[in-house]
Amino acid sequence: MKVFLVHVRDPQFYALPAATRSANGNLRIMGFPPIGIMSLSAVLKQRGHECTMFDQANPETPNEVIVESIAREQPVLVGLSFLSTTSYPYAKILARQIRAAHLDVRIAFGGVFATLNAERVKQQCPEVDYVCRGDGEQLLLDLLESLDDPSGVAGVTWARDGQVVHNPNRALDRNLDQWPFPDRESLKLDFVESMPLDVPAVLSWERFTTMQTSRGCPWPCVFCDIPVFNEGKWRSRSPQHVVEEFQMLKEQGYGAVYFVDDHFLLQPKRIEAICSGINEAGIDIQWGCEGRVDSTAQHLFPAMAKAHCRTIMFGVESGSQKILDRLKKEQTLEEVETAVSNAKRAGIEIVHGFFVVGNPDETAEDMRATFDFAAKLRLDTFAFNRLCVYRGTPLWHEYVGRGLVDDKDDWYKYFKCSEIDPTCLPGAVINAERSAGLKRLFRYKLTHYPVQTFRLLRRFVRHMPLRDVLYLLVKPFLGQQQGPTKNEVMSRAVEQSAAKDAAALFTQVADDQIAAIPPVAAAAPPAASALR
Ligand code: B12
Repeated sequence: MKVFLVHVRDPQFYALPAATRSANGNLRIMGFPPIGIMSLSAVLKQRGHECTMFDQANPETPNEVIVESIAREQPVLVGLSFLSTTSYPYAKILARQIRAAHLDVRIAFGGVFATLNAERVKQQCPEVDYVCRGDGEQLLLDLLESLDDPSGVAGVTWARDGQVVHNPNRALDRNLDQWPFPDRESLKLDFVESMPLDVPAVLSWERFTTMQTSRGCPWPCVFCDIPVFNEGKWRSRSPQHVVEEFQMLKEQGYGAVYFVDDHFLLQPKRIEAICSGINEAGIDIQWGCEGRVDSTAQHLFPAMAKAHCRTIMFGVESGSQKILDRLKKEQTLEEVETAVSNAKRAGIEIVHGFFVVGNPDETAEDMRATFDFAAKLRLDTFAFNRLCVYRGTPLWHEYVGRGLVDDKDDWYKYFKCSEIDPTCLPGAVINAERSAGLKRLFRYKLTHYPVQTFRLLRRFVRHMPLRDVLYLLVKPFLGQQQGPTKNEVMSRAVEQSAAKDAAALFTQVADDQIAAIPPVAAAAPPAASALR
């Protein structure tokens, strides 16, 4: 059977100018590859199906081109894959464009957001035939055998005679080794290794990709819905299976890999086996991962560094123990200090800290403590995101209980907590404290860790125009920016926060209004003023 798979994205990703195409002619994208559809494509091809992938980050395949390709090639199913609440509006827009042009093609949604809101998505999107929940590998194979009557396909939400039918959940599959390695080569795009969205600095021009070696994280952080998506379980691939994939990536010319595992730093024995497998196979691909600061695998940081682990990203979140407890992080400030210094002492080149600001019950003193704590930690890079709430997280349930959100009307919206929770600081105070905090932090890093700071800047300057590196540095001192800068793509990438804010605001457009917004305009989130 012929299947199309599309990775739907909110326009936070930037295709670098064609002038910088890779040697293999592929366009370069500054972002993460769509490992979800790549995983499914490999499974489909292994079972003899045909699969064509599209990524909305590719400026050469806008929605119109995808719709035309469907007309030309007549796939039996078009699967739209999207991660989050912020990309759901774009999935709806594309599904409606496809349906408007092709009455008969079957359309399926899949991914975290669709999984956690399946019945409501199906109700709101009659043009979508199937909402697929959870892991897609076996589900998609089963669905292709039962497109006319999916009543027996576990994990599918569909409709019969206008009634939404929510089939039973699919048993969580623990044997992840059974699936082939993601199909990374047939999507003619190369991805650039850069820091997560908020610090769009290029780390290298090596051929870059992501890999998922485990799924899930059982900790109860209030802002996260991963435990719900994975039924509170943590599942992993065997070290042999992971090392075999590294070998294949080596042969395919990849030089850098980032693990999209929710928590890689679990099961020390597994990490040890992966590292020794990489070394024994003589693989020198640089890789990065993320995990918790209370990991019991910290004694393996030196072995990870020896196996070319260059980046570890920790969910630090706050420099106030009160706020860590409010977020149910179940970690202490001491554990943060220990983990960061263990990673640096082990020779991990880039240790990154994810922080959230604008938290419930957070005072200006708590925010100051967060920036001063971050300054003293031997972190190389850091991101301070505004805490947001979306359905599926414990915080959402709390907010429904406090009457701050209406589960029935707001289920597809993405809120900054400071916009709806009176216990948070007002947005303007948060921005002012963040800007002042970043100034103090930069000053402290430059005066107390000059060598570490110089090393990081040297890495950025090796890969980006000096003007962009300088812009990354001065941006916190420039306060809130309005509209894109005049510089090249790279700098425009720096305007992430504006794009992010617009994407989040876009989730609050009522569904019937989205339809009214012409596709092209819908592709680029409208300015905030247009939404009020
Ligand atoms: C890597 C990652 C990112 C990367 C981007 C990755 C990318 N490919 O674009 C970056 C750093 C850019 C990112 C950004 C953001 N992210 Co993020 N991200 C993740 C993370 C950690 C892993 C995603 C991944 O690669 N999974 C691995 C692949 C193999 O799995 P998958 O894509 O889910 O696909 C599988 C199934 O879902 C299913 N499936 C998927 N699609 C389809 C389609 C069909 C037809 C079928 C049958 C099956 C199917 O089958 C696949 C194989 O089993 C997830 C956490 C998680 N574990 O999901 C958070 C996560 C998805 N992100 C999240 C959020 C909130 C964001 C941001 C909004 C953060 C922000 N404020 O900016 C942005 C928005 C990005 C966007 N485009 O929507 C939330 C989403 C929650 C929600 N309900 O909205 C998550 C769940 C994290 C969390 N803690 O809650 N993210």
